[in-house]
Amino acid sequence: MKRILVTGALGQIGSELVPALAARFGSDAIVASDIRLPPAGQSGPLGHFEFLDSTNLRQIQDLVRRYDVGTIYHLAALLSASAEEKPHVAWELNMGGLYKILEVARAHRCKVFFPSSIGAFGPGTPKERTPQETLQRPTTIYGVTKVAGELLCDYYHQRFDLDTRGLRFPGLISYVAPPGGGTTDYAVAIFYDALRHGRYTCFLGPDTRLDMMYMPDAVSALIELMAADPQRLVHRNAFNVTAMNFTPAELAAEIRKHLPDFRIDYEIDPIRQAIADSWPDSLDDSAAREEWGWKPVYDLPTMVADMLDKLRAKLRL
Ligand code: AKB
Repeated sequence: MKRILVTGALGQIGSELVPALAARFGSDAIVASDIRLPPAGQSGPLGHFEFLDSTNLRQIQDLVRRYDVGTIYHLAALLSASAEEKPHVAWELNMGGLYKILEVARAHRCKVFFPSSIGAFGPGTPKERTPQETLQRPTTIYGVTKVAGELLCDYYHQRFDLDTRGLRFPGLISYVAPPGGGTTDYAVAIFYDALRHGRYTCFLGPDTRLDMMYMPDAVSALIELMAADPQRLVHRNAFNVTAMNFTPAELAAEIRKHLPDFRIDYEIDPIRQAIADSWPDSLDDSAAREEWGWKPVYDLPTMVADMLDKLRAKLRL
């Protein structure tokens, strides 16, 4: 069986995708790669681990050849807030990396997964139940790389018959690995501070509404999309997917049901607030539901209860 290469494997998504893929296909089938090294003593579900700078064509080529890779989950990228701080690096990594992955995939006939985002939309996009196909004029460099990435993946599919597939993820919430440099990171940090200190200072305003998803659903979406019957896929790059929708004030109210003394205050970061304000309030994910059966399991109450349980255990509280 051909192997599966995951780039950015030590990041927020990769940290949970790799064990899920290993559980499904066996550890030997997975090549986890990152530009960082795994934490000392890491073993088991990570399967093979390789250093990979995903802007380096030779390194990608070498791994794909050496491990006989048939599918690439290309997760290595800068998130929105970090990208805005370093636009040149974001372009180089998010676009340059994707282009090289696609080139190697073209030569070796690999399937490619590309993670797009709600960041692929902009202020001119309809804000409520944003359609699958609509205006995409993002005002962030992150968004520019996501739209261009979607188009490039579609181009490789149409021009070279490459099996490329992608998801427009909302904010992702997880307890395994912290996110880094995203605008939706508040929805993870709030849990750590609620459990450790009983209070949280949020960098987005109380009424900033965004779509979100719990990581177990995100991992299922990734695996299910890549397993979907290609005949049923009308769209490819990239599908709107969502699971829940809330503001910081609503998330705090849900946490308060478990921790009644929890308090939230707000110190707005104008850069991240502007990014969030340029994104949709909610997505219409009916194309994903119809074309490959997307159906999330977690909503706001079940996600909050599970996050608090899992984090209490992780932090030994
Ligand atoms: C970010 O906040 O940058 C990401 C995203 C929504 O793409 N979580």
